[in-house]
Amino acid sequence: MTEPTLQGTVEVRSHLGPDDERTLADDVLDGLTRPLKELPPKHFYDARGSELFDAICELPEYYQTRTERLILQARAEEIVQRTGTVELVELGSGSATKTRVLLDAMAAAGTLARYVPVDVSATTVHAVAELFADEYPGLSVIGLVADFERHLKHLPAPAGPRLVPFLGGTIGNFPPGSRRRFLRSLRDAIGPHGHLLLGTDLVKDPRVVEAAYNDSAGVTAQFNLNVLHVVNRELGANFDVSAFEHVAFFDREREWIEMRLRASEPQHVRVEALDLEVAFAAREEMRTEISAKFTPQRLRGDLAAAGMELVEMFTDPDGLFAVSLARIA
Ligand code: SAH
Ligand code: AVI
Repeated sequence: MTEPTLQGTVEVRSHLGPDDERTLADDVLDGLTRPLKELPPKHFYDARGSELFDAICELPEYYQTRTERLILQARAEEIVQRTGTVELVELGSGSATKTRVLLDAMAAAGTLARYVPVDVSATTVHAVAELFADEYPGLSVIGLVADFERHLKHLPAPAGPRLVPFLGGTIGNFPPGSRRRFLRSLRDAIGPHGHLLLGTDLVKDPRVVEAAYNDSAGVTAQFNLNVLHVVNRELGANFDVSAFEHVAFFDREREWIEMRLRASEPQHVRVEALDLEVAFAAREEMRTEISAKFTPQRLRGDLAAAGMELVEMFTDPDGLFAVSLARIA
């Protein structure tokens, strides 16, 4: 439904249907029957998972969000000026708290026309679409409840020079080969006159990175365990969530964080919707996320492999995080 707001419009389109319940089922079937069990991170983000992620962003140990916001505050005006952006198509927008910095810069430059948040989390897309349509009079908002790996063909045609923010370091959740494949798949969405704005966490002292994923308040542990609640609810599984522990460590060779869930004792889990029984040995670990950390070389290499070129990489004075502007080569 399209509702007018002071000459603007807000509309939310969902591309997640019954087939997408199948993707969770397929991912769980694949993941739990592998020799090294694994679940993909996109299933963290039901309404509670999205709330827990927002709580993570406020943690003292989780430097990423506040650092990325500082970089955007310092550079948004320059980014908007250099790109002539009139619309944002934001991938994995979540609650889009940092996006305001870009929208404000576009409003100040007089170029703000449209905002398109794209996220699998229906609750966050609806909330952000309503909020921003209210806050920015005249803005046209088209929210897409969609999987950015499968549904980018449903994006509206560009309204003018487009910026595609992909913030929060979410690109780091792809393993290296899939990361390049995914970046390649963004070329049509970015278009010949558009730019990608990519947030990446940077390689640094492993103790700082490990602390960010092992916070003292235990919020990241709850976020990690939430995926078991999702599988229980959506697929009628009977994971005993209290029998799993959160594990997060920095793999120094691959330079990524790995999050896992460790079974504290031997156990059997039944997944009703799949008619599947899975055994966990004592201390067996299941991988739930990787979060790759970047160097400028890694970033350039990935962009080049995707047929893109780095325009500029903006970082904070401590070199913790980077926000990079890139375009089709
Ligand atoms: N951009 C926000 C949120 C990052 S959290 C920030 O920087 O703080 C990652 C977001 O990506 C979540 O909102 C999650 O729901 C979304 N997400 C993860 N996998 C996705 C997928 N395959 N398609 C669409 N959204 C996805
Ligand atoms: C969204 N993503 C980039 C976050 C990260 O840091 O990898 C998710 C997260 N996992 C644990 N804490 C935060």
